[in-house]
Amino acid sequence: MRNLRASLKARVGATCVVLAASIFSAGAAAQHKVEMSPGGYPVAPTGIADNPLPKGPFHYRTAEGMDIRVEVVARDIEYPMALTFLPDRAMLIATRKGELHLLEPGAKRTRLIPGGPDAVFSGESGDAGTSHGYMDVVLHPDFASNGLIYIAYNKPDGAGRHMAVGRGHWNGEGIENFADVWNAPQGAGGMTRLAFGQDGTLFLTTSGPDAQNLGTVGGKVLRINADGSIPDDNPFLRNAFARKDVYSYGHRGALGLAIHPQTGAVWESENGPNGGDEINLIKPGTNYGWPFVSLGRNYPGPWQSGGRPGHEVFEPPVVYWMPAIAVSGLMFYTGDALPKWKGDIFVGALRTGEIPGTGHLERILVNQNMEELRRETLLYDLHQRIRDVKQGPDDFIYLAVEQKDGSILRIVPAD
Ligand SMILES: [Ca+2]
Repeated sequence: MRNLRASLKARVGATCVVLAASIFSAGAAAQHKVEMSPGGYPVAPTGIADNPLPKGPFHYRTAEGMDIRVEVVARDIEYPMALTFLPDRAMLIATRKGELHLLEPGAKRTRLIPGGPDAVFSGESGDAGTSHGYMDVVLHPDFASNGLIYIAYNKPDGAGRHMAVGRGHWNGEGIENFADVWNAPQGAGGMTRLAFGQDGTLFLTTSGPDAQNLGTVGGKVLRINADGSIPDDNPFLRNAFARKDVYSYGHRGALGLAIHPQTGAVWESENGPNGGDEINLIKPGTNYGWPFVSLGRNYPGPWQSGGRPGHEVFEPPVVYWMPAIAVSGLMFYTGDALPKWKGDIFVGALRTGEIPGTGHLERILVNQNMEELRRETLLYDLHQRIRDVKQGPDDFIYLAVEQKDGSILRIVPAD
């Protein structure tokens, strides 16, 4: 017995040594020193980046038992950021170079549309601290009668640039009489999306610092009237320190904004750092917590909010990602062409887990209370940055692939 005990003790001891050694080596591995940029960001590997999009079409089986075909509708569009449809089913595409393209139904190539504002962009898309020329394009809800097209863009202002929103009249060939309705202070604004609410007011998102400061534009969802004036029921009209266009605050940077087609509610998709990407249901006057709380890690490794979820006094996200997928364009699918996906949330992804070349599309099935039930990763093998997602007038799903050799994809049912 004594010998058995001694032998057991020796074995347990040896196991502990092995365990300690493996824990030590895991600890050592976790302390990998990776190359850091001058701005303090880990330099990402590019081993699977820059994959040219194959000719297509691409066939997929999907989780809900619905087979789909993904077609390349148009190519040779440098960095498309946003797309929308005119009543005649032609597609308008805004690019980070500050160009507006038109794609006629059935056409294989786009043509440039004159009359949009001068815009500036900087850096390589996907790197930290870049800015984009045109960021969104939307139609006025009464476009059929007033022909108004809205563009969100970065406007050159002598010393630098700032975010601006303007509108012009569509004359069938181009835009006329473009004029701004909203301007950020110099240098401010970041990335933005636009969406008209069901009451005709215009929502816009901003990124940048000062998300908790009601007196600045950074990190907010803003709400203005179509002519740029302030709606008389905005939530902070009686706050002396607040900008009157603030609708909600505590956001890091929303690259997606959508009005729910049935409820009219405002939803946004928001980028965390590495992790902490969110989809939020936007309520007036509400604080969404950035930078105090985030479910993600900051780029060099530590938790953004000290590891504490801590949303007790802040509005929590409805959906979140850890690690980040760099959530972008946001859409609720309401069509009949892809029946298994009716009611689902779709969101574009630019990069998964901080690795370039891992953009894709995500589908989230929610119940009637908008609570998440299932989540599916789509088109991951194409390795493309999906910047915008829109339901077409034909009920198919259209995607803006934001690459230098950018393209428009269309998801249809498989034959
Ligand atoms: Ca949040």
